[in-house]
Amino acid sequence: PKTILIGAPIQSGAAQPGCLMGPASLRTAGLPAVLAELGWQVEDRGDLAIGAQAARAHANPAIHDLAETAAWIGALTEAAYAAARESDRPVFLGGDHALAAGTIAGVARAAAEAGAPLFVLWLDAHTDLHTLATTESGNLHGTPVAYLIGEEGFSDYPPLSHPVAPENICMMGIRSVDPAERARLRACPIEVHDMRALDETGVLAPLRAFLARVRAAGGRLHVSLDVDFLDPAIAPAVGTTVPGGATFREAHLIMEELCDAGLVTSLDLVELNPFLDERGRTAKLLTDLTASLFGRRVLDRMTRSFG
Ligand code: DIR
Ligand code: MN
Ligand code: MN
Ligand code: MN
Repeated sequence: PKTILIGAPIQSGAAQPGCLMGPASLRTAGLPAVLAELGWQVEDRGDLAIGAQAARAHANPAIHDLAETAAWIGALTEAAYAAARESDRPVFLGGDHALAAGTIAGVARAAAEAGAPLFVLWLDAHTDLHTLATTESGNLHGTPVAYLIGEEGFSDYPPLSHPVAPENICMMGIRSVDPAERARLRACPIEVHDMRALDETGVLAPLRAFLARVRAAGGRLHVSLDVDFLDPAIAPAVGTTVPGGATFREAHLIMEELCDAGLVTSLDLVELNPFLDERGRTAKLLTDLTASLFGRRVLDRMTRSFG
């Protein structure tokens, strides 16, 4: 199988700088080599770039870096569309989570052309369900899901050719939701498992139920992994840490189960801010989680080290 890596050093959607270094940090942690060792053909297309953008104002004065973020979304949509057509499972190295507005728009277009519905597994402390009108922080990494399901008020983003059906989105790890996002969630059928629900059921039962839905529909599955899905104790390198996140084993179990299901067709690794890290540990954790998704087996490794 083949994967295409695309770096997206976007940080205009976040409050603090540093996500710019995310793609380089993931490469330094060895992600391309790890995937190659697992038997994947790896084509690293390097980092995308956008040109200088003239500043654009918005009626919501909190919003910052609108033109730059919109340009990233447009560039990523085209790059993700091409990568989805040209590989089995492209990986998008972020970069803040605004990038998902582009990567998912692009893979949704490719899925639609292949006649398959697109499903999304959203692993995040946040729902990222703000519109440009409701964001209070003005940080546009809080908006991709609302854009992708076709909410109103995104005329400043590129037109969306293939919205994602909200019932095809499953969120896990949620533990920070703003009032406007809460209201939007009540009105739309996104499947949400907040941390309390995961405490009660564990990660496996809801994940297997969702994967069964994807399989039954003949769907493609995009996974969007925000670093703040993970507990800050194991993944400190993100600007928006929220206590009470997924543990090391919960996160690996999700990736191992996704690997076994064989349904994942694209992946975002987002919000890594290496400037906040301790000796690259969060980049290494993301690399190991990706390895679990791409086929690394604990028992195989034991067999090798003891055999
Ligand atoms: C908050 C935090 N809902 C906002 N969102 C974050 O700024 O809109 N998303 N951190 O990743
Ligand atoms: Mn996010
Ligand atoms: Mn988040
Ligand atoms: Mn975020």
